[in-house]
Amino acid sequence: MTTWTEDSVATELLACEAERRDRVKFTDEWPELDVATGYRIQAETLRRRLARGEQITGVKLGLTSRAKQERMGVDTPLVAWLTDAMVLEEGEPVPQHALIRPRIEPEIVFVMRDRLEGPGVTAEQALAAVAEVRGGAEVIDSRYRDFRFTAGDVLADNASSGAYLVGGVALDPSALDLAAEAVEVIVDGQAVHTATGADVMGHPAEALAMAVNDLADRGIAMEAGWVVLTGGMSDAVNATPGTTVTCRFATLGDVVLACGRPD
Ligand code: 0L1
Ligand code: MG
Repeated sequence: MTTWTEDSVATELLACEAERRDRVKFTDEWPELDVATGYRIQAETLRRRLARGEQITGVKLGLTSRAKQERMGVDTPLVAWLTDAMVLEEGEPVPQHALIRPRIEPEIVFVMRDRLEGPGVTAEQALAAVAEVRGGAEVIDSRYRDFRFTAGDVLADNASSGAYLVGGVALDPSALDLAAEAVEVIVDGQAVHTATGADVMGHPAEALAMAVNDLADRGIAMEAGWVVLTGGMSDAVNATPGTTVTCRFATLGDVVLACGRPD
């Protein structure tokens, strides 16, 4: 059996990503890979992404809705990193050539106006630091076979990061009722999932405050200009090549992803 270390897990995860290779979860061989260890490995993979020239664009939350927690069998909300290498522009297809088994989920997205530092930040304070809210779609991908992992595994894997698209409608958060904001996930014209902002920890601002306070535990502030994906509102759908996935927000408009061609 391999003896894993934080360093070798970071190396293996980035190699799996680069080679589009999945693997069994590390906790099968290293059960001590807990949440704290997962965050340290995640920090190391971020350090390596930055060293190869990527830039942080923001933060993503994961498992902030019951739908996602139940589906993944993990009930710990997660915080992870977004970089410019993960950005999709409107009209750009899902990069099938770079991903293992992409899935798409709808997200409420905040763009920060002010720098914010925890601990003790409330949802109200967090929302007051937001410049704009948008609809979005995250393309998750996992380096673990069939998306099977524990909280420590998935934290190490940057919370299944893949790519993300931010929608074109930007509103001041006071312009809409974010808890009531509904979304439909539509695959080739067929509605598959529905959810509202309340599915994200009662209100997406609660998820934002959680991220700020969680980052503070590790001595990190939420920076002005960062994008925050507050977590999949519903379960994800497969990004099957040849299909089109639309996240249709009641107020925040459509976020459309063509799923590209098989490579
Ligand atoms: O693979 C996963 O579903 C874990 C990441 C969760 C992403 C999310 O809830 O937004
Ligand atoms: Mg997500």
